[in-house]
Parts: sequence; C-alpha cells; structure tokens
Amino acid sequence: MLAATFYDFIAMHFQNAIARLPSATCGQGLTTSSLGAPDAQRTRQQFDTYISTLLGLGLTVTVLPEQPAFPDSHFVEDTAVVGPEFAVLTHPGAPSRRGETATIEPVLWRYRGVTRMSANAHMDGGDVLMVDKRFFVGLTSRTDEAGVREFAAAVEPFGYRVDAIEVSDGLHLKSIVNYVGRNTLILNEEGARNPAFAGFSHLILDKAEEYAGNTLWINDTLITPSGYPDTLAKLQTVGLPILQLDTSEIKKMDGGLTCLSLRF
Ligand code: CIR
Repeated sequence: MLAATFYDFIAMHFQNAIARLPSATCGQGLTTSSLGAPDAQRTRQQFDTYISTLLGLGLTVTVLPEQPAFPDSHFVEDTAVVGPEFAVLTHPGAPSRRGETATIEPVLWRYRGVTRMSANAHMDGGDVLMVDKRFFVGLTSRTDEAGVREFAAAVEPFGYRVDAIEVSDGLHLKSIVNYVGRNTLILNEEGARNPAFAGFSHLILDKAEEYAGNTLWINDTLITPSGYPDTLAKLQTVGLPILQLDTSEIKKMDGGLTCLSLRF
C-alpha cells in the first residue's frame, strides 16, 4: 500500500494511439543496420501484433493507410509529439521523411490544437522522451537546437520543463533511454552519466542489448523486444507486467517499439 502511494505521482496516462500500416516499400527506407532487408510480409505481421497489443492494453488505436511513397512512414512517432494539452508537428531531420507530416496533421487536429515547427528547426519525435511534466529532448543527427527551442516554446506554457540531452550513440534519444515506470529509466552508460537523469532509478543496458532500451511503457505495462534476456531480467526488477514482441524486421530499418505509434 505504501509502495503504491509512493509511485502514484506519475499522472501520465495514455488513451489513444495513432499508427500507420507499413507498406511494401518498407525496405527502401533509411537504415544504418547491416541486418539485411526486411521481409515486408513479416514486417506487417509484427506490426499487426503490436497493434493488437496496444488494443489489448485498452488504447483506442487509429491505423492510417500505408504510404508507399514514404517507406519510413510507419515510424509515425517521428512526425509529432502529443501531450495531454497539445500536439507539435515536427519538421523531421531526414529530408526523405519530411513529407510524412502532411497526412498526420489533420489526424492530430481531431484530438488537439496543433503547433507546426518551422522549416528552420529539425526534430524527430524519437528524440523526445516524456515523463509526466518533463520532456528530455535528444540532440542528434535528426534533432537540433532550433528544434528544441521551438518545441520548448510550444510546451512550456503548459507547465512542462524541457531538457536538451546530448546523444552521441544511437539514432534517437529513445534508442537508448526510456521510462519504464516507478521513477525508473532504462538507459545506456552514457545516459546514466547524464546529470539530467539523476533523479531517476537506473537500469543500465548491457552494451550487447542496447536495442532493447527501446522498451515501451504503456500505463504501467512494459512492452519490450523479445530476445534480450539480460534486459528482460533487469526490467523484471521494476515489478510491472512485461509483454515481449518480436521486432526482428522492424529492427532492420533502425525501428523499435516506440517508433511505431504516437501515444497520448
Ligand atoms: C529512420 O531512419 O528514420 C527510420 N528508418 C527509423 C526511424 C525510427 N524511429 C524512431 O526510433 N522513433
């Protein structure tokens, strides 16, 4: 009872998710991995299981039609950041992905007022970690200082604090740092040394399992990639239910579990 009271300070709760079907062109997107081309049919199966998992956790899920002209467009997380009071439409860091935001914007307006980022700023939603009333924003090859400034201007009026985090390893901040409930972050060594994360308990990723740092918290259930036993054992210490999903094909395109949806 005491423990439950202690952890109850997190007010973050998701009711909705927006996702997009992967298209047959999904293997033509951007990637740094050397795992080979993804199988489009298996990508679709892994995506379908992901959607069923979100539905099983009680979220209302909107699945948008596929966009073959944008092979990375099912990584919908990068196009926007949605909080309880706002939506910020990003200006994605990769030129080939900038056209993805046009079809997300009208969907966001159904739920929130939308602020558009200017063309001078760059940000991918994968660099934005929300923990209750705080945002940690990774400075990466996709997100720059102007992106952080414009994002902060959009969310600070709602009482959010924004901290920029230098990231030298991994595509996005959420490739290597995620919130896993009970005031705990799962993160790599670099993240663990960052004073911005000092107020949290840390689960430090084994170097060989960094990919599993992209574990998704949904209302005190954790969804983690299957096949990472050391990370699984660490996550079990948090004491929340854990679901494991096969992300082998998603990983081939540098994607993970957070990338496949916007949650709010
Ligand atoms: C990209 O390089 O943009 C995509 N192939 C992968 C994006 C992954 N997104 C995410 O982690 N939020």
